[in-house]
Amino acid sequence: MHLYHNPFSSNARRVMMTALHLGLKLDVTEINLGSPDDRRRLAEINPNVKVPVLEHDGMLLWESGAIMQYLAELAPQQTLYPEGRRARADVNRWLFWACQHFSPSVGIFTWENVWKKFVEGTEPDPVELARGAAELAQYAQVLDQHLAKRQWLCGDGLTLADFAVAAPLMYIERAGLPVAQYQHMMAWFGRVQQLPAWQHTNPVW
Ligand SMILES: N[C@@H](CCC(=O)N[C@@H](CS)C(=O)NCC(=O)O)C(=O)O
Repeated sequence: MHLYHNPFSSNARRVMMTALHLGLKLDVTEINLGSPDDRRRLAEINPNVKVPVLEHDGMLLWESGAIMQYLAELAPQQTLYPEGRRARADVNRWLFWACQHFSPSVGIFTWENVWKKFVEGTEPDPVELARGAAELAQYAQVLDQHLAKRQWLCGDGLTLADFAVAAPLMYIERAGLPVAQYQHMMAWFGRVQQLPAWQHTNPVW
C-alpha cells in the first residue's frame, strides 16, 4: 500500500495519522508540490494534482476523507470508524465538514500568513485575512460548542473525525489562527496533540 503525500499538507496528515493509529504499514512517497516533475507525476495519479493519493492493489484513491475510511475498513478490530449506520453517519458528517468548511477557513490564514511569501513573494492581504477571520469564527464556534461537554467529536472515543478536523490546526501558530478564545476546542486540540499519531506526523521545518 502506497501513499503519495507531503508532510506539510494537512490533508495528507490526516491520512498519515489514521494509518499510524491503525498500525497499517504504508510505503510513502513525498511529493514536492513546487517541483514541475513531481507535479507531472502527481497529475498522472490524481487529475486534481493534489495530495494525498493512496495506491492499493491497482486502485488509485484520492480525497483524504475517502482514504481514511478505506484504511479504517482494512484494519481489523479498529474503533476509529465505528460500526453502525448512525455512528458512521456522525463521523462522516465531520469528515465532510472538515473538508468543506473548517479546512478552507483555516486555509485562508495558512495561505496568506505562511505560504504566500514562499510561493509568490508577496505579503498577506488584509482583506483576505478579514474574510478568513469571519469564516473561521463561524466554524470554530460550531466546534467549540460541540466540544463543550465531550472529549472527542463523536461518541465516547477518538475517531476519524478528530483526525480530520484537527489536521489543519497544525498551522495554529505559524498561520496565527485567531482561535485562543475557543477554550473547549483548544482543550480538545491539546488532547489530539498528545496522541502518538499527531506527534509522529509533525513536519520538520
Ligand atoms: N479535498 C482534498 C484536498 C487536497 C489538497 O488540497 N491538497 C493540497 C495540499 S494540503 C495540494 O495537494 N495542493 C496542491 C495544489 O493545489 O497545487 C483532500 O481532502 O484530499
